[in-house]
Amino acid sequence: MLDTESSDQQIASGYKAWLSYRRLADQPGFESMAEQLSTISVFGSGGKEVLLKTAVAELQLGLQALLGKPILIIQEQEQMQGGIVLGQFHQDGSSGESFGTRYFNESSIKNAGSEGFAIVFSKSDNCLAIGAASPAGLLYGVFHLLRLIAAGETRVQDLNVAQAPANGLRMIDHWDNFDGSVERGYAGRSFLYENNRFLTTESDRMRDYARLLASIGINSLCINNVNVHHEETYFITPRCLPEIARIADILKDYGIKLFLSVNFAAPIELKELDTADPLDSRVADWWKRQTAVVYEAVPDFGGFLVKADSENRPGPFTYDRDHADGANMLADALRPFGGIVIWRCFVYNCKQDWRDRKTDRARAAYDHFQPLDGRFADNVALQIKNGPLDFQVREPVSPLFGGLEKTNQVLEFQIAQEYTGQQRHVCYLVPQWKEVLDFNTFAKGEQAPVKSIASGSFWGNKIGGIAAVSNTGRDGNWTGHLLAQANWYGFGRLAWNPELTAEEIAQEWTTLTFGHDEGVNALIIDMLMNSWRIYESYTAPLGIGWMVNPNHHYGPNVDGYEFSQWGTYHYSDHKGLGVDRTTATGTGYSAQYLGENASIYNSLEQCPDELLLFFHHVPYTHVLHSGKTVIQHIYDTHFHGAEEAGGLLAQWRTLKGRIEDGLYLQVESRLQEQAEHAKEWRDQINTYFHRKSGIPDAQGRRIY
Ligand code: GCV
Repeated sequence: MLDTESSDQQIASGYKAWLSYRRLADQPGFESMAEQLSTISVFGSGGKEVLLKTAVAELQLGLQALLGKPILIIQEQEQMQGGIVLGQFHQDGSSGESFGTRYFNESSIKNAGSEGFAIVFSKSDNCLAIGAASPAGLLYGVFHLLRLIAAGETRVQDLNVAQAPANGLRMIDHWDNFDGSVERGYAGRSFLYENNRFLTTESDRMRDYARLLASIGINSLCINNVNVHHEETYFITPRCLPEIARIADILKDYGIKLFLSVNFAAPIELKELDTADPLDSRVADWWKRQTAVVYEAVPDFGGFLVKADSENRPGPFTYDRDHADGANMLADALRPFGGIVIWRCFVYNCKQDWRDRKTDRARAAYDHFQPLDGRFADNVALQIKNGPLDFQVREPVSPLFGGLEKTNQVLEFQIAQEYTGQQRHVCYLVPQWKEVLDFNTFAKGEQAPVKSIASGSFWGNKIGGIAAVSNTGRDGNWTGHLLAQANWYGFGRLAWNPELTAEEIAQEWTTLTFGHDEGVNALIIDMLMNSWRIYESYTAPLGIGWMVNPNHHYGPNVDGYEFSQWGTYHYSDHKGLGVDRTTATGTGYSAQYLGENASIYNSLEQCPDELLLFFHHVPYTHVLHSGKTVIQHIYDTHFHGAEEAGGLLAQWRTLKGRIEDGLYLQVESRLQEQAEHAKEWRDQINTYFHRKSGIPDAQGRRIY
């Protein structure tokens, strides 16, 4: 029977996240739905495939909890009457009286593609059929059905859906270190490692994690930090591979491929060669041998993720080689096994000297990688951060999207809130990601949104997708701030379907996490939807970015960012601020864009307010499109944003007693902290610019 007690505790701590599966209340249609969904069977002789077993087990688990009754699994399905039937179909509809032809029409089968699913109610067999071309598709179909039912759908007899993921690669990257620390981790220590040991077999956490990932469509996971330290260099050797194979096995049950970040200088670090030169045949052979060792332990290994020549990581530059030389050498080693190289474009010169107005970190990724377009092997994909800098609260979209025509590309987001409140502040990032995905790059001079470039559909690339830096850790609720789960959930949902709106995703997540009280959900959705704008307004508006404490990057410090040690990242003086990235007088970065994007950003008149200081250096008295001066905008947004942060807390407090105490209290304490810290931001930023500019607040408010 169901273990309701521990299940309730896990719901109240946030551990079950969006898979809480609260027992549904009796409502019109509930009884007949519950009656309808009493059994699960698998069409044909299948059922032994591991993913299919997972799908059946998940469906049983979910339905039992939601409907509050046992669900029978019928092993030998002879008569196809009643219940839910799972089965695989052939995409060409070729196999005579098969599962596909029995339940689905041609267009559903086509729309399900190779990785998606179709769900339809069959009146003649009185059953709900879930079909897919692959076992992974069946698992996604099961999670989709459970999501619909958990969100309140009772009319299963009207169901007729077919969908496929927009992106082939839907990946989460962990920045976990083998010692148990997590780079930019804000949810406790790593649940993968501690003290150079694997934690995989010590609890069910890895499996629970895989379930959560699969339920939102994630199919790839990189389990170690892109900054590969000495100990993690051994991940590709027999010292660590047996444990890594165990992780891969758990992930495999949920259709997820395991990837590893590798150290480009591994042959040297492991003391096996004295060079890592990608064009040296000894190095290429070393990687071939080592890759074979990895595949022997993990036969369905996904490939390597590489951060090279960036922030002091080794790379091909040491040998006067370029990124294509480095990536292609690794690609050759992976090719026989079907593996891929994901090569990151986060490459820049760290230091920015305020006296030098031409060197520009924002230019770096494009300058390094655009000239290499067409040189990368077909099993290499370049992973490009959404913006040209580093996951700031507001940045323009990286001009590499649109700038690369002959290269596989993967878009990189950061779910971890490094610069957006570190999961101590609520900042729902899905609206930001939507803006990125919908941004028109004007590649080929036409409609060319980032979402179709990243997916590979625009250029017809072989590999494409979206990856994001994980925000999870060992905390009871996975993400530290419970509301940060919405970003994790939202990332998966968007990677599957970038057409979903931020509101739809918030609505889904809220209902699945908190239940069916519409008033509760409306309030939480409202908080989520406002949170990015609020965070931006009391921190770094107008695209200015940074202004954080060095190294850990939390809290206000206008000149604090570590690489601004020789000046500021925003060039503020007593007259004005902002970075001149125009072609005539600045760094020329604006010219990296195509079509009207280049001219709009380059023009002081046309540049949108929210990015003004990213592209232009202006006097404090410059008048924005809003009609306010820049300095007044800074004052107003900081006063108002801090007030709104307090408002979020007040809003949340109206939920006391309406949701589980466990959930209520953990968010309340985070919002208290946010409200306090927002005031600190307000005071520090306003004071700094008040002193610098000498311009008083037009409304005469006291600036500390
Ligand atoms: C993993 C930023 C972060 C680093 C991170 C780096 C990257 O600089 O502060 O912690 O390193 O991005 O994306 O590689």
